[in-house]
Amino acid sequence: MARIRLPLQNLSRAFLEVVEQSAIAAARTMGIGDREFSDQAAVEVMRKIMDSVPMKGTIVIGEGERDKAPMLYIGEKVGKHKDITKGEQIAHEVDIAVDPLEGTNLCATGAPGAITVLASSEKGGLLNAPDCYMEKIIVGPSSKGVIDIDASVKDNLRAIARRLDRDVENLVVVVLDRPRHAQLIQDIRAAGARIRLISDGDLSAGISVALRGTGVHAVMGIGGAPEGVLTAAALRCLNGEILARLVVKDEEQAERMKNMGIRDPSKVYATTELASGKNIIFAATGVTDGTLLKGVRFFGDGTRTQSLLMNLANRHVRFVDTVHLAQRPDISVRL
Ligand code: VTB
Repeated sequence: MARIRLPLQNLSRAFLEVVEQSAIAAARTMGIGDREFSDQAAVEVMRKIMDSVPMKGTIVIGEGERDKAPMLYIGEKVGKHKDITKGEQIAHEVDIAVDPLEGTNLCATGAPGAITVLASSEKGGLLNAPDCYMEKIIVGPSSKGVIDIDASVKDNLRAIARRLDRDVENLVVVVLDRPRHAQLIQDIRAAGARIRLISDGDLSAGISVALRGTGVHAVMGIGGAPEGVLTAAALRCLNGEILARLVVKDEEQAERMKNMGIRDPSKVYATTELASGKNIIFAATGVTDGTLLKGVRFFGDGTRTQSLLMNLANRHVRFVDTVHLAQRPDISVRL
């Protein structure tokens, strides 16, 4: 029986299409004030396009548990070759993590920073994190190796500042604006750093800290665990670092973690433990304008999207500006 072999670049290109199309669908719902509707728009298109991708994929991070999410649930098989049996095993058996619309509220209110996200790796290369909270500290390449999740905020900020050759006063730390972060915010202020409070979107913030010129230098605090794994996948491609620890809310979550094979819930995860894969591909498209990516622009004759497409194996970081033209022969493209 013939084995189907495809170059990995094909997957990158296909994933780009997945995040672009889901961003366009979500952006159409911008500002209508219904976060679930926006999310659903992104999920449906992401699921549909994903099924045209030549792969046998398994969702390891998605919209939730099988019984709670109708689409893109954990364990769902996706891709054009999802039904292929073992005998005709294909080259691209991949694990997939998605956040079809990171920042559903942002999209629903037209606020900056909503993105669509997909990461993939060879089997087993992305942590199957439960849908719980995660304590995180995220830095860019220059501060790799100097942070410690158990050190004081002040010590971490001093170490980051030293590596960035500046005073703590010149650092900007991104923190999710939540009551649970009152003490953290106080500690950052006491240390002298500046703060950017965000209402949602610690994933795009985490990617931003690994890119020079974005003006943000660290992300600290508690956000979603799935977002933490996706952040790690991006940081592998950008040489950044995340240290993280799952936050166990109650007995039910503790039980769930045990069932997922997490033996020590207090373990500190490094970037390479959250996203251990060798063949990581990361794709994200802006939905609303943000620090990281421009949002989708509808210009009548077509649509323009901006995406980040990264491939760990070939060390490519691509910023992709795509013009999706309407089907008319007389349309011009602006530079
Ligand atoms: C973060 C953020 C997400 O959830 O992970 C956050 O990145 C954490 O959850 O965009 P709470 O909202 O419960 O604090 C989001 O804000 C939404 O999923």
